[in-house]
Amino acid sequence: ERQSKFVDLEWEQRRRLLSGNQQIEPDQTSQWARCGGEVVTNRNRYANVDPYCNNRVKLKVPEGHNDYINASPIVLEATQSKTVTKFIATQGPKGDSFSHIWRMIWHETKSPAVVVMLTQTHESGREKCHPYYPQSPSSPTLALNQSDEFEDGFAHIVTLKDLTVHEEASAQIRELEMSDEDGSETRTIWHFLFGGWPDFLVPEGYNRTALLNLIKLSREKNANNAENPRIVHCSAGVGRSGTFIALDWLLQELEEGTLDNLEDDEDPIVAIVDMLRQQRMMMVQGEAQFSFLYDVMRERWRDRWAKLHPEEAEKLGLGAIHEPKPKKPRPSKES
Ligand code: PTR
Ligand code: PTR
Repeated sequence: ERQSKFVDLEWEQRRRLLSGNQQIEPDQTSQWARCGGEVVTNRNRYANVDPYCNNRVKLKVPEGHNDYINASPIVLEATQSKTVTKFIATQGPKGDSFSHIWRMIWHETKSPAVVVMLTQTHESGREKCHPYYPQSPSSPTLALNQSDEFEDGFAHIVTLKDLTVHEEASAQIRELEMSDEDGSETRTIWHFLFGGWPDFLVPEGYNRTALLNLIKLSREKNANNAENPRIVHCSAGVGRSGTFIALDWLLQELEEGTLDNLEDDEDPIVAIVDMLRQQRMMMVQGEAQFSFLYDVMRERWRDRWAKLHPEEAEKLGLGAIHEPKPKKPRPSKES
């Protein structure tokens, strides 16, 4: 009885809590001071989105140089297993400073590293992200020696080894190799370009399932380094990136059984959005993305419940909710 209520009502009730919780805003004036300002404005893609001053990735650059990059370390702990998951949420690199993301990847991750890109380079005729990675096998090499603005000879080379389309994840997957100039150290970087998520909206239908597949895949590719941060970015690095990271955490909580016995006043979605916004502003944007988290999690929860209680589920007519079958796979277009 209780369980069936939970299935039928509880997520709905939780969802209704939404209206009271859309305004979660970290206190940006005191504890979480913003980091914008004259020095860094030209490195920001959007004037209103920057990392908190006390929680930003600092570029490793020689003394006297500006270490700013619009990127925030995100650290999350699973409630039960205490497993730590790390991300770096960042904006879509800009054309005049795109080498900075490579510098960050080199210094902040181990091989194999994972980069998840949730925006197209251009949407509605506007640049959302500079094409900062080798795009096609016809020009597979990217040399990061343009300007050496930091005067430390960082002239690494990024090479496209393989480009595949993963239809179930609606993504282009690039296997990249990054090496320092003399080739003495070589790293693997898995770059996922997700095709199904326009700015401010949510992935629908086939792309929704694809996103869950992408999350899983990005975890698997990072499996050797539980503490290796996955780099996640969209255009501003808050809406879609926040939603991706929230889902990754929620799905792990679900798998660990943490969501099976929630108290009535516990709302894991509000909790994760709050945790994220303490680490980077505006994470998960707008009601659509917020509701999306409830929709996906309610569905996943029901599915899990039905699998754990097949007979009761049968009685309630609650077969596992099956993932929508792709009618026609829609891998991302070359951007
Ligand atoms: N100035 C824009 C705004 O506030 O709407 C900044 C912005 C742009 C914020 C894109 C979020 C955006 O979405 P995402 O983080 O998913 O790229
Ligand atoms: N600033 C956006 C643009 O330039 O297109 C418009 C926009 C901003 C749309 C925010 C939605 C937004 O979501 P929220 O209601 O969460 O701020």
